[in-house]
Amino acid sequence: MGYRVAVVGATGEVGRTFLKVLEERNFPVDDLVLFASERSEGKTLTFKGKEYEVKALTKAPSFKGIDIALFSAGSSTSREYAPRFAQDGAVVVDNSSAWRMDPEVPLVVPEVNPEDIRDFHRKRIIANPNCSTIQMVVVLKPIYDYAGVKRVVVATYQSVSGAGAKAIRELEEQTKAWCSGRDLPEARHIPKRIAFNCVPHIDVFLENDYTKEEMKMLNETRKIMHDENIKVSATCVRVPVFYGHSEAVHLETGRDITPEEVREVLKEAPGVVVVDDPEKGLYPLATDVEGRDEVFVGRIRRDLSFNPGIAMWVVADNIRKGAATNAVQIAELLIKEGLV
Ligand code: 25A
Ligand code: L14
Repeated sequence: MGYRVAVVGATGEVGRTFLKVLEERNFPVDDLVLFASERSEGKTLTFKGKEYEVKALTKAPSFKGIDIALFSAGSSTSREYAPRFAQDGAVVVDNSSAWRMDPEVPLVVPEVNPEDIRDFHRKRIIANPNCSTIQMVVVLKPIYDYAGVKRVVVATYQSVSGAGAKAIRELEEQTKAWCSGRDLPEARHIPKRIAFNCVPHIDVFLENDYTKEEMKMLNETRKIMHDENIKVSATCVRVPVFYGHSEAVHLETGRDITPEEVREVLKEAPGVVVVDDPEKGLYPLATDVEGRDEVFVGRIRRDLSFNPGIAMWVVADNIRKGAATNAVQIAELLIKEGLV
């Protein structure tokens, strides 16, 4: 038996990837309904060789009959429409930041806290964490279970695809202008020029002078790991990369643990691939992980400032494991647990 699946924000970067991932994993789709804004009404997208027309979300009279709704159309759309899908009987897996910190909404990374999924009944919404948080906790959890983790200092190198399809085009256009000696078009979707630059500003600035993206890495990590004492200090930086987020992660562990032990623990961990052979010049790169569903880790070494501590380099495809793949894994878990 299959399910009636809706994709909201289907024409976006994450939306299109939802379709690819559902197809690749042979998700039991009986029927597919695609929604986006009115701008995209009437466009078609292909799933398993068949064309589906995109509907305007605002014009849908009801959402009855949908079993699972995968959302990636921004926070304001999720805030307004996720409860309506839920009321009409669907379970919503939401990719925006709108519901993540709601105590009635589970925030799930299947490799880390699959058991939390059971607690979705009150709102019938399950939140997909922030992309940078997902890839970090997939690597953190096995180390946490083995040796404890007290503190994390992380700097991210985030690709433009995190800011959506428009930001991808912005990097392309600025780069082309620079290469042909023209004046660069003004920055619109990333706060400053991104071509040949690094911009330490993702999402909005908050009162403590951290950005909201940086505070997500603290608050979401605590919720996913069920540990309000874990400390996380992040600097989130946009870099001129199209796909794939990279992170320099420095941990203070609960007890002494050698880099060799960390490699052994991570080699056994679900969803993790260790690429770590400095002598051969092997470490994960954003350009190598594009299109992959796992989280890649390398440069594993002792941290020289935390004692005991470990430093490492963590890379994943932000549109796949950071968004679409994680959400589809949540939907698979719902089925496996008999919750839909
Ligand atoms: O509001 P936020 O939370 O700040 O989010 C802002 C943006 O960040 C992206 C996403 O952009 C979002 O709009 N984003 C959010 N969370 C993300 C995450 N976890 C994330 N990116 C990565 N990881 P996006 O452009 O990728 O996706 C936008 C999708 O949302 C639809 N949408 C917007 N407002 C809507 C709505 N749907 C329903 N109701 C609304 N009110 C949006 O639909 C899109 O599907 P659209 O019709 O506006 O589509 C935009 C046009 O863009 C073109 N296009 C998109 N991707 C590609 C593309 N063309 C070519 N190649 C592509 N890869 C389409 O042609 C479409 O017409
Ligand atoms: O999911 O990179 O909270 O601009 C919103 C900002 C995803 C990344 C989220 C970005 C993020 C996005």
